[in-house]
Amino acid sequence: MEYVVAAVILLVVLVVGAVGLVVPKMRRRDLPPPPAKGSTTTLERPPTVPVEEELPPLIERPAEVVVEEPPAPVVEEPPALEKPEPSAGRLVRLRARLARSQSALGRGLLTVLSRDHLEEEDWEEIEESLITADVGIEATQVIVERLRERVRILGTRTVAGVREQLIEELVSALEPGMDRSLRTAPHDGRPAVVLVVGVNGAGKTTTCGKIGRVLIGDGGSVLFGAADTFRAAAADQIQTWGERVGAETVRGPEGGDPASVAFDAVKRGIDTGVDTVLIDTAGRLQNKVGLMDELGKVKRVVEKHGPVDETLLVLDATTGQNGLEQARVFTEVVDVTGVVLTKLDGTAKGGIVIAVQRKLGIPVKLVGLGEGPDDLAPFEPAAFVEALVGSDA
Ligand SMILES: Nc1nc2c(ncn2[C@@H]2O[C@H](COP(=O)(O)OP(=O)(O)O)[C@@H](O)[C@H]2O)c(=O)[nH]1
Ligand SMILES: [Mg+2]
Repeated sequence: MEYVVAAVILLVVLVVGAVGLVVPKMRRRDLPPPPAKGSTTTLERPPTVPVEEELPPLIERPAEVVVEEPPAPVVEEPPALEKPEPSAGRLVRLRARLARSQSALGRGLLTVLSRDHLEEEDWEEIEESLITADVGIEATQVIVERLRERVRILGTRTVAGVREQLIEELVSALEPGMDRSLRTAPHDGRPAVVLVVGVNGAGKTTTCGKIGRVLIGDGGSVLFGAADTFRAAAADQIQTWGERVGAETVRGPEGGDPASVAFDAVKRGIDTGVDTVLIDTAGRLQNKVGLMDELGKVKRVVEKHGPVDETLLVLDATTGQNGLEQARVFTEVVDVTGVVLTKLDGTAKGGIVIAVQRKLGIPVKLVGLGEGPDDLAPFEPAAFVEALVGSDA
């Protein structure tokens, strides 16, 4: 027994001794690496530094990812191209957007027209409604005069009858016979060239993008020329529109020559065989001479490739009669073949369409009815007037 106890004690002593020897060694083994500075810095960093570095990202990343991811797929994943809506029937689909004009013009007129017998002051009220809707004084006088005459001659007595005749007068004031087709089809082995002009903020770039979508939606191919070199953001803006539908954008350096960008865009369009080249321009209207020089040059330089097929003047409907004066300057500089009236949504001044056409003698070909990518419609006088006056009592 004593022998066994002695053996156990000896064993314990040995174990304790061994532990006493080994543990310090292990500790020492942990310590030595630092002295060998050159190699350990690299060896030791992986376990410690990454852990420290990884911690903050875990907290920061969500914020960065949330902010940066949404724009990225739009710009960097062109395979998921958007399919624009067909252009046909858009005006009818978007007519609710004219609600404000409708309530200003339509309801006012209906109140007057619902009176049994139209007195002198009723006619004045009709005139006022039209002028308030920006139809313009001249056009209003002509329209009301003709309407009074018809009502008198035809002996129209019902509200529906007078309303019908007013609609006919408004439609005829819009000269429904005018050619409103867009010349965007390629010809003579070249793409059609469309120049988009107008003052700053009128909606040129947006309209370029929307037209591109319409053409692509209808099966064509498009190239954008970012000839607004005044701000880099302008080129980014049109390029983003292009990337969404798979259209190439030709751009130049910020502050570069707009005419040379336009020239290069048409050249590229010819080389790649697209159907239509849409050229977005700058609208700095600081003075008429500067604008003449710049726009005139863009047009001349582009025409070295062949004639410009369509020059669209973009006008903001909310600027009303004032916008018309600026518009005239453009018509003097370039041969405007069509007007695009933007921002007709949210204005009570839908009658401006009549004033624009009458003053400029140029057909309104397209109307912008919102900021959405497909909120642009071919202009149809009859559908527009119906929407303006409101089809139901
Ligand atoms: N509500 C509305 N806004 C529009 C319409 N067309 C353009 N805009 C807006 O008008 C602003 C200026 O448009 P932009 O195309 O940059 O004008 P630009 O300076 O002539 O190129 C932008 O905020 C557009 O979203 C439209 O038809 N309706
Ligand atoms: Mg622009």
